[in-house]
Amino acid sequence: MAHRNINMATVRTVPHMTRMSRRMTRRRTLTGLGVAGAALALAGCAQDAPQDTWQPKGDNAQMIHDLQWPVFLIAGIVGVIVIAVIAYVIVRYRDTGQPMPEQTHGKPALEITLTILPALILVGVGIPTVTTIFELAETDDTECIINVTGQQWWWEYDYPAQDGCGGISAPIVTSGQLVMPADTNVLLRLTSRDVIHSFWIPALNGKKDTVPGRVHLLRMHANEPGIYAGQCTEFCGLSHANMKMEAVALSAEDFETWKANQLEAYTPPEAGSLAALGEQAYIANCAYCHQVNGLSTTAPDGTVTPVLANPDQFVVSGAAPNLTHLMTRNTFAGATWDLLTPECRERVWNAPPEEFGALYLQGVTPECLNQVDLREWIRNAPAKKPMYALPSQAANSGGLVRGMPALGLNETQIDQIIAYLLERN
Ligand code: HEC
Ligand SMILES: [Cu+2]
Repeated sequence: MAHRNINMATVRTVPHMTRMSRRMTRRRTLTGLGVAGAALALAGCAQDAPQDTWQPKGDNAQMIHDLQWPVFLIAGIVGVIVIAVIAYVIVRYRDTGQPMPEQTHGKPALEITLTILPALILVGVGIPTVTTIFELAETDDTECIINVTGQQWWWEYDYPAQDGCGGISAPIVTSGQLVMPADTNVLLRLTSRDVIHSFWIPALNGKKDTVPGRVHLLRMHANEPGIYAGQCTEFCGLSHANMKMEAVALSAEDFETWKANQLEAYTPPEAGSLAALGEQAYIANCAYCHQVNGLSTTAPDGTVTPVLANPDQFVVSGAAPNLTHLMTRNTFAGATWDLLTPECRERVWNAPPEEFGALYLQGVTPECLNQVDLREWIRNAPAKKPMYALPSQAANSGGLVRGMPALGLNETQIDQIIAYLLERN
């Protein structure tokens, strides 16, 4: 008998022990998850995150912010209550072999309360949400219109001639950086040339899809001069992750200067200079895709012929960035690489709002040019920014290339072209 008793005790203890240690492991896992969640949440609050949706820098983003934090708060409280009740019920009423409880029909008072309460919360969240959606769709107060076209994989901005934006006398075309007046209601008219992209500068407004054949409207407003980073947020092909954008807000006065710079007439390079050789190399190798406004060739008999790009015949998406004033922007190739060296870039990005405009308007000086990335780009663009998932696709595009092709230039030609591009300011 004694022998049997010992055996029974062992049998009973073992499952009990395992249950305890299992519970401890579970608790440790839960704590781990909680800590990881809190760390993620805190990381999201970091002050230097330029695409943080919790740091609005303009009226429209502020409207969204004023809506999202109470909604998150309410949803968070409801979420915590629901999880706590579920956890309590799971533990309190777990199966311990107790008899089946008495079955009842239910509790009408509780059921009605739990129907009406969520309905009230939803109405409470719904009214300000719908109001904000309508406010963000307002266009009556527009002071400046800019057209935005998504391309594979960069953004084109064109400023139609208008009385808005302080008056624009002739169209301006640029890419990568959306330059706009600060403290002004800007209206973007968004479309896409190829596939669906999505325009998003978190500090200035929510995101908006850009769809071929459609024009979507998006309000932009920046309280202060500065650079605001964004990212294409609709998967649009291989280099989707390399399709960024930046909004650059300038004071009214600086924006006037910027417009005047953009509309400045073409200045040909000095005869015999490296840049003059670059102009020839540019005409031969680049000008059939890229437009430089005002560039022309002169025949021996004196006839002047404008050099006009025709990207439709060479590129799948039918477009290439306008390079007329390349060196007035700070980034290139979908705002993915800097035209400025890291030190010069830091100086512009970290400038206080009062000093930012003057620094930005300096553009890319020869000392500040990021030679490394620009050279790599001109040498072999697809090696820097993937254009084809498979090399065989290159042959199947009907003779058209996707993005910028590798042109097989030698270093002397690249030197000349860089010297030429440096004068495009
Ligand atoms: C077959 C057409 C084609 C030719 C030829 C071509 N490019 Fe490009 N280039 C493109 C396309 C398309 C892009 C946009 C690619 C992207 O950002 O993904 C581009 C982008 C660029 C950019 C970035 C501009 C910006 O604002 O983002 C520069 C600079 C550039 N090309 C320089 C050159 C130079 C210099 C040459 C001649 C040596 C040249 N390209 C020849 C099609 C071409
Ligand atoms: Cu895109």
